Amino acid sequence: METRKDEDSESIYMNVDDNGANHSEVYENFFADTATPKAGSQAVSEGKQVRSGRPAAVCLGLLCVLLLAVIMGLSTKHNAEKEQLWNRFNNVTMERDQLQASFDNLTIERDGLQRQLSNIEILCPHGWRRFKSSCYYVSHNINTWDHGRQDCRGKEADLVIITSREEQTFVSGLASNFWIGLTDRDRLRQWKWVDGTLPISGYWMRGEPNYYTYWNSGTFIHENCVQVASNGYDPLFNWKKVRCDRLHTWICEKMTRCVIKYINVKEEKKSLSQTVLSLKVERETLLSSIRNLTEERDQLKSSYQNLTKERDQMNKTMNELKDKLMSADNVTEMFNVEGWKKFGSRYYYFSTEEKSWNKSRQDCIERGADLVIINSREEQEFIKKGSRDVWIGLSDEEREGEWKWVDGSALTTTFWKSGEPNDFQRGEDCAVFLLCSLPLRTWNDLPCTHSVAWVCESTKRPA
Ligand code: 2F8
Ligand code: CA
Repeated sequence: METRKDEDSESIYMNVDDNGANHSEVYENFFADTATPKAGSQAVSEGKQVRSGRPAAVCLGLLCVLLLAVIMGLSTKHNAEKEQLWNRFNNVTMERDQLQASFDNLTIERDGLQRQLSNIEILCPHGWRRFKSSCYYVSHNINTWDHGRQDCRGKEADLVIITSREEQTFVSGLASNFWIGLTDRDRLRQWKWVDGTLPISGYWMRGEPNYYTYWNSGTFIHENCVQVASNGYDPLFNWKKVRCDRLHTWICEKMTRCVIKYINVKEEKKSLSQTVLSLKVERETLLSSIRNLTEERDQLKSSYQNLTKERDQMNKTMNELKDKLMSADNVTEMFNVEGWKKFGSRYYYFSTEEKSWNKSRQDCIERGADLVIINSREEQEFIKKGSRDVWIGLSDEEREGEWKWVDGSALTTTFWKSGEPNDFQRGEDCAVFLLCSLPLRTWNDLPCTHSVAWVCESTKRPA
C-alpha cells in the first residue's frame, strides 16, 4: 500500500512539476487523507486520468477512423447493390412490357383465328357420319372383305383404319359385325392397315389372333381379315380375325372436307346485288330527269332566242315609228331651262363643261336623266346639230368589245366612224360623238378619263 502511495506521489509530483506554486498544497492534500480525497485532491485524480487517457483517445480515434472506413465501405457496397437492384428492376419492367405486348398480339391473332374458324365448316357427304376429321360410312349389305374394300374405294374412301381408343369406341358403336381395313394377307401374322401402316395397338378379343388354318379341298385357308364383332363385346376387345371370304357389312372412312362458309359472303353478295339494282334504277331515273331537263332547257333556249329576236324586232319597229313621228313633227323645240332641248317626245341636255365619261354620266343622273342613247338615224342627226364633241351613253368597260348602252341594252343601230372602235393603245372603252365627221359616221372610242362635253337624255320634262 505504501509502495503504491510512493509511486502515486511520484507521479503526482511529476504531474504538478509545471506549477511550482502548488507543490506543497498537492503534497499536503495527498497525505491528509488518502482514503477519501478532499476537494483539493480532485485535481490530482484528474491529472492521473489525463495521463492514462491519451492512448485511450488515440485508440478511440483509431476506432472512429476504422468505423468511418467500415461505414464508407458499407455505404459503397450498399450503393452498388442498390444500382444493381435498380438495373434488375428496369430489366424486369422491360421484360414485362414486352410480354404484355406479345400477349396483346397473341390475343389479336387468336381472335382473328377464331373468326376464321367460325367461317369454316367440316362437312361429310350425305349418309356419312363424322368423327373428328374423318367421315364414316356403314354399308347396307354384306359382302367379302375385298368387295367391301372395292365399294369403299368407289366412294373415294377405304376400309376404316383405327388409330385411337376413341376411334375404336366410336366405330364399334356404328354397327355390329363389320370389316375393318386390317389384313395380314401380304405376310402371314404381320398385320397391316390398308394404307400400309402397322397398327400401333390392337383391340383383339381374348384368344385372338389365334391363327387357325383350314384345310379345304386340298389347300390351306387362312384367316387373313379382321372383323369387328361389337354386339355384346367390350368395345376395346372386339377384333376377330376371320376368313376374308366371309360376308359382313363394312365401314369405309375418308377425310372430311373443309368448306369455307359462304353464307355470310352470299348474304353480302345478295345485299350488294340489291344495292346495285337500286342504284341502277336510281341512275335510270336520274338519266331520264337529265333528258327531260335537257329538253326543257333546249326549249327554253329556243324560246329565249325567239323572244330576243322578237324584242329586237319590236325595238326596231318602235324606233322606226319614233323616227317617223319625229320627222312628222320635225320640231326642235327650245326650252327656257338652260341647256335643254326637246326632240320628239324626249328632252336632251347639252353640257358646256367637259368631264370624264363617268362624271358626265353622274351629272346626267343628278339631272334625272342619263347619257344619251341613240336609237335612230333621226336621233343621230339631232345630236349632230350640237356645237361640240360629246360623250354618248355607250361603253365597253365591262367586257372589251361588248358595247352596251347605259340602260343595259345591246347595240343594234351603229354610227361608228370608219376604222372605229379600235381600242387605241388598249385604253378606249367609252364612245364619243365627233362633230367633224360624216353625219352617219361620227362615233369614236376614247379613254373614259378624257374630258369631253356630254349630252343627257330624259323622258321627263326637266324642272
Ligand atoms: O386620241 C385618240 C384617237 O386618236 C386617233 O384619232 C385622232 C385614232 N384614230 C386612228 O388611229 C385612225 C382614234 O381611234 C383614237 O381614238
Ligand atoms: Ca378610237
